[in-house]
Amino acid sequence: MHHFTSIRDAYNIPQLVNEALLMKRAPYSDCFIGKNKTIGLLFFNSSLRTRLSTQKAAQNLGMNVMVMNVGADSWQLEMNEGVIMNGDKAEHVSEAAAVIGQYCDIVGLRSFPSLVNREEDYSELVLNQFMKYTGKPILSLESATRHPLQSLTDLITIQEYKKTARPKVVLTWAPHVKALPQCVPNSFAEWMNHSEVDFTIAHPKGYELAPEFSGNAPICYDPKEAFEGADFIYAKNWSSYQDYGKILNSDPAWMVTMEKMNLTNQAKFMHCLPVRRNIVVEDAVLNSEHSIVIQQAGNRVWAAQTVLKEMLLSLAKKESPYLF
Ligand code: AN0
Ligand code: CP
Repeated sequence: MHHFTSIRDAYNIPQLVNEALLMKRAPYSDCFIGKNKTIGLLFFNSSLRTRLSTQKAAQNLGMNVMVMNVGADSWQLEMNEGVIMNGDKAEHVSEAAAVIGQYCDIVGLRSFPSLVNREEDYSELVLNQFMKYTGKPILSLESATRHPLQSLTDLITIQEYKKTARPKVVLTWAPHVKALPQCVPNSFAEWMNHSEVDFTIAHPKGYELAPEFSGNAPICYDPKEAFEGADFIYAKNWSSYQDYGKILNSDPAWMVTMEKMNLTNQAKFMHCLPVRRNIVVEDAVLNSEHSIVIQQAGNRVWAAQTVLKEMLLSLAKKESPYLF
């Protein structure tokens, strides 16, 4: 695995999940694999879980870790080519990323979409510019369209908690006060469509995801119907893809409630976090036995550690091919 920016970089998904579960049982068994290797974690946006779990994962593998809030701690970066840089951006990504590549062996990057220009967001401009100019493997910490470390975590968690071979997994849209990216649902759909699950997406009209992500998953437009018989309820808000970046609906009927959870097959409740209580999901659900959101967030470490191990092995193969 050279880069990890989407499901396409995971050539054997069940194997990756199994490796992560083994890693969870023996977290320090590869504690020298990253010795003398440095990962730089660059954040254009806020983070709690991704920031801490990726640091911990890298440290468990013996890596050195550097973390920077881009823009806030460093200079503001210009991403477009050929611009006359007379605005507020003091540095171009071509120098900044190349310099970061001098210091790091792997570069992790979080950069949310603008939610203004769909074409630019879905072209993954920032991610691609960093890939082009660092010259180093890139680990996505959530880009404009995807959050693959989250989805791998989600699959690991479903594998851990499932009670049947092919559980019914429902991704349900839920209301929110802010316009949020489509990254988490895009990735979740992409990974579920490649997994042994019976997958349904529920959302109000106008919230259809880009077809490349929703694939052939059935869509349900009723806030209750999809809950019937579900084994996993995965809630997430996202803004509209069609009417790009807009909030089209705030109907509280889409909030996850105990009443709706009672329609399920004693489903587990999942959310990537951060979550707004009593907007996305009511207290009673988060405080109940249904909720596995804390265990899910705990698994972020094993997802990141498994991916980093694969990336380090691939680096080592390049550096010393005679050893392999
Ligand atoms: C972000 C999002 O929806 O993509 C990050 C989630 C992991 N959430 C918020 O900004 C609240
Ligand atoms: N789930 C997730 O990525 O959380 P953070 O935004 O806090 O990193």
